[in-house]
Amino acid sequence: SQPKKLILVRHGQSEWNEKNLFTGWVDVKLTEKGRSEAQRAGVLLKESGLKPDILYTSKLSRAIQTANIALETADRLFIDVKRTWRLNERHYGDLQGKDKSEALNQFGPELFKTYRRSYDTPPPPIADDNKFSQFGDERYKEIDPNVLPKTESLKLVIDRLLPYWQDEIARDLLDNKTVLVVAHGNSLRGLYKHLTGITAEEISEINIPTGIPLVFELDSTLNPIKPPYYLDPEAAAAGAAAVAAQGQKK
Ligand code: DG2
Repeated sequence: SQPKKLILVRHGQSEWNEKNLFTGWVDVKLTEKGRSEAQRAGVLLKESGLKPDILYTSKLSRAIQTANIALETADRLFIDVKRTWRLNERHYGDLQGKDKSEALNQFGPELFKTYRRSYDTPPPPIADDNKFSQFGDERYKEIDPNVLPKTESLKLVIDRLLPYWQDEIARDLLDNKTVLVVAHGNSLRGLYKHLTGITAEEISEINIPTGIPLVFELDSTLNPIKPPYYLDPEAAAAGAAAVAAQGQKK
């Protein structure tokens, strides 16, 4: 039978990606560059002949805006949509709103990388009265307040993502739907790790660029039949290197 198709897209550049700030669950919008990256994602989708049947996004504006622009460009605004906090970016704890270069200076390269890319060390938790806390945000009113994160490691992201993956996304793939997921650097790294089965060490070196579709072809047990590939590999390599170097330059 035909391979099942899953397309992952990280949102285009956000206002806080541009300003070099840790974002996590803070709801910032796309920049002009981010909108053009989203458009380019739509062009790449259209040219590839991949036709998403259903869209999944996080609850964050930057992912929703990216998906709308990409689907409009690809002439597929009509497809069904499901949005979930379980695809939200990793909650960045007390780092939310902080400058990445200043954090690198403050913590040093080792702890800075631990906070960004370790598998199971979360940053310090955010206080409820921090202005960048999501405590009391009505968009998350359906989440049990005890479940609403105040910081997350990549491992905790995978833990909250997997039930939704199994109940919703995997089912659509098994029904032979082509699935488009528009989410975030770290929530997509979580999905990437789960799908490929790579180690905690290996995922720490994987960085997802903004706005370039990443395609998985999966067998009937949802194992990849070949390595995932970007629709624009050259731009993806340059984009991933820039993400890895964040904080190191202004
Ligand atoms: C970025 C990822 O998330 O940052 O939260 O700052 O994908 O929503 O822009 P996104 C953030 P890094 O982990 O790459 O520093």
